[in-house]
Amino acid sequence: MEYTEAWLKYRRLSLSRQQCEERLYDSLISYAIPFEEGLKESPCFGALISEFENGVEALLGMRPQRVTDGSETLRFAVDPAFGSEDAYSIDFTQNGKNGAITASDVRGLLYGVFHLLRLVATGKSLADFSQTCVPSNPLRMLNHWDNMDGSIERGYSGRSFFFADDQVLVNDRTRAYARLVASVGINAVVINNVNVKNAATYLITDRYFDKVRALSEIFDEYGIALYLSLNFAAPMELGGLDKSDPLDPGVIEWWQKKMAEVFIAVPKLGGFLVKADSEGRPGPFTYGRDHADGANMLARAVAPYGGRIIWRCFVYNCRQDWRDTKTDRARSGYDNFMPLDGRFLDNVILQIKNGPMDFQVREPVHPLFGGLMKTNQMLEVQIAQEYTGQQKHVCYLMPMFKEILDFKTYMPGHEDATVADIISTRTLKNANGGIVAVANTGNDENWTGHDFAAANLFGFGRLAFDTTLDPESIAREWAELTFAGSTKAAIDAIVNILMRSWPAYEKYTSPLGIGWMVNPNHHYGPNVEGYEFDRWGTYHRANWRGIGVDRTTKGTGYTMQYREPNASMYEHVETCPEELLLFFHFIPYDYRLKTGKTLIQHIYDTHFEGAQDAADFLDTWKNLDGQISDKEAYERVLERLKIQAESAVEWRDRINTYFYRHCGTEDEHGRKIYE
Ligand code: GCV
Repeated sequence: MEYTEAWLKYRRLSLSRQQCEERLYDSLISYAIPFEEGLKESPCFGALISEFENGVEALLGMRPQRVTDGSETLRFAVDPAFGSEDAYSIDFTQNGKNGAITASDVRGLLYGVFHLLRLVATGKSLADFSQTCVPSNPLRMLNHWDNMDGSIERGYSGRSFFFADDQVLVNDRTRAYARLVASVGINAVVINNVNVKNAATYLITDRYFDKVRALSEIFDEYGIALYLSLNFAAPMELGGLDKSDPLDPGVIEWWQKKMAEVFIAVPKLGGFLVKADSEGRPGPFTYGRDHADGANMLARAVAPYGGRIIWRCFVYNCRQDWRDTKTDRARSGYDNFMPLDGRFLDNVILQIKNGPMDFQVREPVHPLFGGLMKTNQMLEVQIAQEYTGQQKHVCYLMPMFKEILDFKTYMPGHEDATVADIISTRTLKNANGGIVAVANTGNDENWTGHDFAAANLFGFGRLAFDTTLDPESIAREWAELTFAGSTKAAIDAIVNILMRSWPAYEKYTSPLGIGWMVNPNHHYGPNVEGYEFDRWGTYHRANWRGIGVDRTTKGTGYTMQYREPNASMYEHVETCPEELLLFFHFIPYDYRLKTGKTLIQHIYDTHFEGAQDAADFLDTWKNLDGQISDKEAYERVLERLKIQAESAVEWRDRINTYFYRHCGTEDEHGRKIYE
């Protein structure tokens, strides 16, 4: 299947000689790599050269020449003393003419080249440019939930390009993918679904070693470590043992032998991701063991090979009874993992979803951030838009991620520590950490179904590399690269739509942090009571008086999982941030919000506004006909914005009618609410 180069199109710039000179683009014409002999061994060396030469040639129409006689105008320098892994600097201030990219390793140089090409592709001048970039996070990872039959769990952009018919695919697209994600700084990728079943259990056997190794080598050329999701019950399913007890000597020995075999066959492997005792997956609970027992047993087995075990904290009781108002799914991650703080080995990282429920459009930050003080942690976000419009709706998520990263946890002794500080390992000076997104790609031509969803893939990489970046600048950079050659007005409009898209989606879907009003199973479209009487612990408790879950000390007690002053802030209605009000409190419909509006009027207003926003996005796009350089992309986006506008109306009417029927209050503005 064909695929686009997304933001790596490098469309030829139309510049005069003078403009090229003024912007110092002439300095890209020749380059040198001192001590090249020693660097050639680096797996990224080939990519460094080809990305630089091909990129410059595509953008400027001249192929850079590599020289060794000292006449170079650009110099790539590896300086082991330069700084932390993957850091680089781009400097054009030396003599007003020449430039240098410096890094402590070749992968850093490659990141520098991608950065340089972004600057040129977006028309920035290199004159006097100087910047040093140090990655915020050691691990910048993508998790693909691809199954080996080629389907993708929560995939909205076609089939898998890693697997089909129980085979591992290694082809042109593998490299194209590696380029794409490496260009924004991704350095680790899990290719298979965390729900490891059927053929995927066999990825750690010689049935697949050759292909997995080939894939890992392509990734390695772009500085990406391959990881696999693991089946905790593999000793039984593959090894014929009668148990998977992590403390059983036979099981321990089985894993040790297995890991020796795997890392010999696939030496570039980074390690494994494990979903255990969650939503029916096997784990240590079966044997009366805990998550530390399970994770550490695997960690010991991979340690000799430098491997890591990434262990997910998405553990909760998925057999709840809606009548029970004390059991709270939101509490479960903290309840399960907080008592284990300090017990995990250095090569274990806990992977924690951004919120305590499951990637809703609005959730509070997971209380394990700021709770755990002796454990490696990674933040897990989802760019696959499972609950945010499934890549039919535009929903640019970087503003949400930025809020999460900037959340102050008030960890004792580190009162200013934000989530970004903790996962970066800056706060605890711990061994491992980072950020991971559930990926939104598939084999659709444009990779992400909705062309605008690629802004989430691009944006996630950029934000993971530098958590201080501003979401709007990222959106602009992405739009300028992807839609190069479009009018300035078109780029501005795309940025405007992206920046308004998450608030719009939030407005026309479930109100004030309550979440979940979606159709069960597939999670697309409104269904206010779809999850209300189910077993998943996902209730909104709306009745004739009001709506919301009491998670205060009088209710489930969840608020007390936060450090002070966050705990008190959430505990009290007056101080609880209103965008999360219904997550924490049961609120009567006539309660007055800070705006002076009643809750019910707020619900009506936001739903009318959100649907109007979606209609505006469509109108804006229609007015851009002829202004977007890529005509096919224009048509694809147009089709999706129509779907979104219609769906937003459905959301608006269902939600408004549901609440109108419950409380009987008229809309103050007399707009149409169906009976
Ligand atoms: C991969 C949610 C999703 C599941 C997903 C699970 C998880 O429940 O709906 O599809 O499973 O999260 O994160 O493990």
